Amino acid sequence: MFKKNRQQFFKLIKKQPAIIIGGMPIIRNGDVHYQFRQISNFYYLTGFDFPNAIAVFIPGKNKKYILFAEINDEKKTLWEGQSYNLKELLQKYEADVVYDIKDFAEKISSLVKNNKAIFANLEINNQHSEQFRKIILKKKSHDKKVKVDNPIQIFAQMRTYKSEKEIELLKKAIKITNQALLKVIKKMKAGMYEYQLQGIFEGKCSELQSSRQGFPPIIAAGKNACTLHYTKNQSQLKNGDLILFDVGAEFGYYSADISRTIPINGKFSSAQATIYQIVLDAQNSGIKKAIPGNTLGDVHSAAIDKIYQGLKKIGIIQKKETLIENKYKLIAPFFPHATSHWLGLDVHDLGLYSKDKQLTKLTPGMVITVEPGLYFSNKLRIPKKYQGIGVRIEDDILITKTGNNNLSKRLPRTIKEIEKVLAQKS
Ligand SMILES: [Mn+2]
Repeated sequence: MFKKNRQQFFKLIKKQPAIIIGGMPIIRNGDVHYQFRQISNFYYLTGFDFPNAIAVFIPGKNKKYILFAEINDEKKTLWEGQSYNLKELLQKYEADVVYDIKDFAEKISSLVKNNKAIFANLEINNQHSEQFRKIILKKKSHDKKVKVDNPIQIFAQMRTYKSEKEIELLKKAIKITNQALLKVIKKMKAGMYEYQLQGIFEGKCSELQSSRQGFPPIIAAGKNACTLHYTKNQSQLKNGDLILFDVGAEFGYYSADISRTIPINGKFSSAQATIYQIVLDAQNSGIKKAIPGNTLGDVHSAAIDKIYQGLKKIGIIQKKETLIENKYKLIAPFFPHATSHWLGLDVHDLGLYSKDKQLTKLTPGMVITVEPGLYFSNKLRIPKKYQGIGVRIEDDILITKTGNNNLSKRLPRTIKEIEKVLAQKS
């Protein structure tokens, strides 16, 4: 998969060499580092899962993929584990040449000499991008025409389309998330804390061989659900409230992203059911539009339309509008985010939302989320019975030749299904 990605990358960079800098260890506190996760674009081209590396791509007749990495330092291996010698690196990562990262500054000038333009992902801002900036500045003083382009559009174009192998990894991440979330739903009860559910969720994900989360789990009981990216997870679950889960296990670097909103005591109140059904209708309507030839804009419009209709029906919106833009303005205080994003290596995956002012047409092999929501914070001037209710329902949708495949459909989604699962719990 990485080899294929490199082949395509070589085509897209044409004659410009590309310097792709990997991630560095980041200090958490004292001498403790955060768990390392490679920069997604770097991983996409190399599969290389260690910090302190740079990949250089020299196009042309004698095209070369050069990997600069830390080479077997026995002291480091003793303290931090695995590292490779030169031969192992060459074999395992299929580079044409491997150099010690310490020699990067010395080697790079001659590697990219006589090039008027190069690609480099300098936006990642670590010690290597800093160092490279200095090298380029120096080079500029000799040869004023050297230009550094950001390769982000090339990565976006490539990562919008998923290969079969990538889809396999996503499916696995989604399956793990489904199973772990189902376990949480069956275990939860009033009086527990959100972080306890987080523990159950993450524990089950690990047990199912997901070694890390794609993003910090959002487990938001009651009015916490009205905070879109709530990750404190410190509140106690109250009987009668809803709880919103927005979670995604990572598997082989690919992340799921699934949201469910569940009544803590097993039964939706009538106000909760009303709001839930509006969001569910919006989601179903959006999923129907997630088919080849349509755009994410079509998916979003379908969801907006249903939310508008629903809010109008229950009197939260009174004004009649026909244009979708105007409908969106009316519902935006309650539904302030997009309906969809790409899904892949990053939970909000890098992808091409538009090109030359044309929205990207959905094509088989793309994976998106469809996740409308409604959030009624206590500050909004709406009937009291709706205040504090936050609902989001999110599924992961693979675009196929004939339409789409909801990869997370195994998790209960309708009011009836959810209440049934909750009624079965021990
Ligand atoms: Mn999402």
